[in-house]
Amino acid sequence: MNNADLIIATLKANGVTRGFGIPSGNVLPLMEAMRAGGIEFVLTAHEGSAGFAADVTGRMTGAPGFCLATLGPGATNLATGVGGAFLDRSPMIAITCNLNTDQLGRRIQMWIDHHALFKPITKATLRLERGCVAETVTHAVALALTEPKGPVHLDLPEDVALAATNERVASPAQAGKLAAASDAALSRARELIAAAERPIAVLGSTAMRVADPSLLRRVIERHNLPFATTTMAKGMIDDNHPLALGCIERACRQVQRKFLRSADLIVGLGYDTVEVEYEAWIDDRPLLQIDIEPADVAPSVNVVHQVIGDVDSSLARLSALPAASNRWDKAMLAEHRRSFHAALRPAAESFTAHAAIDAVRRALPREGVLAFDVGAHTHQIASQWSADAPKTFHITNGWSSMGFALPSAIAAKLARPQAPVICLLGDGCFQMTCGEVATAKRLGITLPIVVLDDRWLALIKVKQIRRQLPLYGTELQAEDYREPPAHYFGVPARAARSADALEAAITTALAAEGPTVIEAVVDSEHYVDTVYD
Ligand SMILES: Cc1ncc(C[n+]2csc(CCOP(=O)(O)OP(=O)(O)O)c2C)c(N)n1
Ligand SMILES: [Mg+2]
Repeated sequence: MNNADLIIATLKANGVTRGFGIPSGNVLPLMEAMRAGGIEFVLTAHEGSAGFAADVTGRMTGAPGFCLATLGPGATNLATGVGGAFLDRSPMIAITCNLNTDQLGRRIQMWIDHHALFKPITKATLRLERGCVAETVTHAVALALTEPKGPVHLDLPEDVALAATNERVASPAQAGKLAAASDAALSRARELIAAAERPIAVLGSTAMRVADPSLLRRVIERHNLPFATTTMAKGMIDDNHPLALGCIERACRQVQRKFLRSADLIVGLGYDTVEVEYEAWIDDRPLLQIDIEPADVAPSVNVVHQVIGDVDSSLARLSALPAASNRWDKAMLAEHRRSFHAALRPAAESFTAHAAIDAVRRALPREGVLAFDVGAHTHQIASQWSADAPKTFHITNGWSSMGFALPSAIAAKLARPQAPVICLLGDGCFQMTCGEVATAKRLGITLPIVVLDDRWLALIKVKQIRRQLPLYGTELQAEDYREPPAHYFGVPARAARSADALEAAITTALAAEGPTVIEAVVDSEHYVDTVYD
C-alpha cells in the first residue's frame, strides 16, 4: 500500500464514496488509488464545479464532500468551490496534488504556496507527510464534520503519494460535539417567548444542518411560533405549514420586512448572518438568538438574550418546555402568505420569469430536489418556491457564487439517484458553467437543465437601474434568442416559450435517460419591481 491508497482507504472508512476533480500527472497516483480503492472519480469541466459538487455531496450525505485538483491553476480554480463550503459551512476534504517534496517552494512550473491560498477559505490547510498520513486525514475529516462544519485542505506531494506505508487505516473520525447551552439559558428563552404577544422565528443556515430537522417543527408548533426562513433554510419545515411566513430578504423583501417589524420578539433559530445581517431588516425589534455561536451584529441590534450551544440540544429542550401562547391567529398568517405570493407575480402578457419558476415547481414532484444559481432569478426563486422537505433546495447564499447550480444538481442526483432533480439557472450562469453539461452527459443522469434566457445579467441590470446608471456591460445578448442548437455536447436542447410548454418539456426530460437542456425564453422585466424592492 502506498500513501495514496491509505488516503483513499481512510476517506472510504469515513463514508466518502466519490470525489470530483480534474487530473494532471501529479494527481494520477491519487486517482489510481481511487480507482483501485473504490472511490469513484467524477471528472468535471472546471475545478470550481468540483468544489461545488463536493459541497452539495457533503450537505446531502453527512460524510465530507471530496474534491481534488492539481497544483497552481487547478488549486486556484478549486478555491472558488472550497470558499463556498467555507462560508456556507459544508463538510469537505479538498486535496491538491503537488510537486515532489524537494521541489516545493522553488520557481517551478505551476507552483504556488497552496497553504497561503487556502488559509482564508478553510478550517485548516495541512500538509500530508510520510508516517502520519492516516492520522492527518482522520483529523481533517473530524475537523470538517465538527460544527461549524467546513472544508479542510490537504496538500499531497507526489513523492508522498507514491511512498509505501505501513500505517494502518484509522477508525472513522469522531466529530467534535459542541457543548449544550445551559438549562437556565433555555428557560429564559422560553420566558421571553411566552411573554411575547407577537413573536416570530427566523430559521437560517445553521438550522439547515441540524441532525434532526423534526426538532425545528416541534419547537415552532409547541410554542405557536410563526416562522420565516432565509434562502438556505427553506424546506427545513414545509413552506406550506400554517405557521410559515416564507423567505426573507429576497424578492418582495419589503413585504416581509414590514411583517417582521410587526413582531415584538424575533427568535433567530440557527440564523447565520452570512446570508444577511440582522441589521438589514430587524430594526429595533428585540432579538432572542439561538445558535452555535454569538451572532455578528451591528451595535444597533437589540439582542435581549442568547442561547449558545449545540442547536439540536437547544431545540430538543425548548420543545419540551411548557407551551407558550400568543396573539397570532392562523387566518392572519394565511392572509400574509396570500398577499406576499400575489406581490411576487405581477401580471403580464408575456412569458415571465415568475411564471417559468412556477412551471418548474409544478413539474417537479414534491420529493424532488432543486439546485439553482445566483442572480435575480435566485431572489425570485427563493421567495416564490415552496420547498417541502430538508435538503431539497440547494443554493449558495453565504458565498453566492455564480456557477453553483449545475455541478450541485449533478452531485444531488448522484447522491440521491432515485429522486427527481432539476437544475434551474440564469443564462449568465449557464454561460459560466455550461461545460458541466458534458459532465452530466458522461454520467448519463436524468437531469432537466432549465436555463432562464432573459438576455441579461439581470441582477446587475436591476442594480444599474436602481442607481440610475446607464445599462452598460450587463447585456448578454443584444438580439432575441433564436431556437437553441440541436444539442450541447450531445445533450438535446429545447426551447420553451410558455409556461405550459416549459412544464411539458420538463416532464418529458424527467422521464428521459440522460440530461436535457431546456431554454425558457422569458421576460424578466418584473425583476425591477420584485427584486430589491
Ligand atoms: C463568480 C461570480 N461572479 C459575479 C457575480 C456577481 N453576479 C451576481 S448575479 C450575476 C448575474 C447572473 O446572471 P444570470 O445567470 O443571467 O441571472 P439573472 O440575474 O439574469 O437572473 C452576477 C454577475 C457572482 N455572484 N459570482
Ligand atoms: Mg439572465
